[in-house]
Amino acid sequence: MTRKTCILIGAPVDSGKDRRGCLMGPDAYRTAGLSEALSDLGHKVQDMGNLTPATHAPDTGESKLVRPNETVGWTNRLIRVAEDAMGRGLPIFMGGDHSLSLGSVAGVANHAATKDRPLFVLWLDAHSDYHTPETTGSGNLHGTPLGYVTGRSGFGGFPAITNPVPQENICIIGLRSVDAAERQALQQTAIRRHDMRSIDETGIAAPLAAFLDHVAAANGLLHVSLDVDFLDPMIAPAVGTTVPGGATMREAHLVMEMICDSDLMTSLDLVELNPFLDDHGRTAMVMVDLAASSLGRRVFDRPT
Ligand code: EXY
Ligand code: MN
Ligand code: MN
Ligand code: MN
Repeated sequence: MTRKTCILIGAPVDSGKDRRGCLMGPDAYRTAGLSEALSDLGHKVQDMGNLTPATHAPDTGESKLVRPNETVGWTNRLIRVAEDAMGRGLPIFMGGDHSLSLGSVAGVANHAATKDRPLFVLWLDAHSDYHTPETTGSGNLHGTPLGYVTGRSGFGGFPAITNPVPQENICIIGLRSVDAAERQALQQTAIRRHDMRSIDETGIAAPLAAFLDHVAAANGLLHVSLDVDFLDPMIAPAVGTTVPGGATMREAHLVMEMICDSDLMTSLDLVELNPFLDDHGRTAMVMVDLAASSLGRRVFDRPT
């Protein structure tokens, strides 16, 4: 694992859904010791503090979408911040809900294009987040980031996607709650999709190893987007969209340690933590442990 300059970016985005609380996420990660965990591993850590959204029109409540204008404001801000941070180190976006990834991934994709390198995205999530504002039933934009960054239509009012992430460069692991409209759309794509049933049958290492090999062969950048609800709610209860039957701590640890071994990760989202739903910071500590595992924390080094 090469030493990194980890850039902690507080993105207290709460506009991607109705339930409030993710705005407390960044400070929960700080309280859970994310910075210290990374510096203990030898990395340089810069904390940019908490962002605010770019100027946006107030939300009137008339749209079928929940707080779209605020999410547009966040997306504009996060695209710029991600482009800048990628040029300085390894950005870690401390969410905030998954609508922050409309901006983080789009900005990382713009940076990748300037380096003429392909961007790959590993989406660790119970959900595919592949809706558009036209297909969503809930109106919650945290269910749309992969729809947006792959260039699906229907995102009027949002910044135009100048560097869409190619479908074949995306791998989703942990699926167990996909809406009908998403399923119909996803089945027409080259997005790699691994639901919990396939993980139970084949294990989590094989599909992940194949995807990481693909990234390495293409000399790609790798953005990892870790949603709290990828994990089983028994170990990570502090999220508003829990789905039973999630990844165990051991499966999640294996994923993050394999990512570390690959040394391919160039940016990371930690999303959907709602400290208001947590129990003595338990979920925040789990997410910090997993982030540290992707950046070098382990019991013993693997024989090379
Ligand atoms: N697919 C459902 C919806 O669109 O409302 C649930 C989305 C949950 C999204 C969370 C961030 O992963
Ligand atoms: Mn998600
Ligand atoms: Mn989710
Ligand atoms: Mn208590």
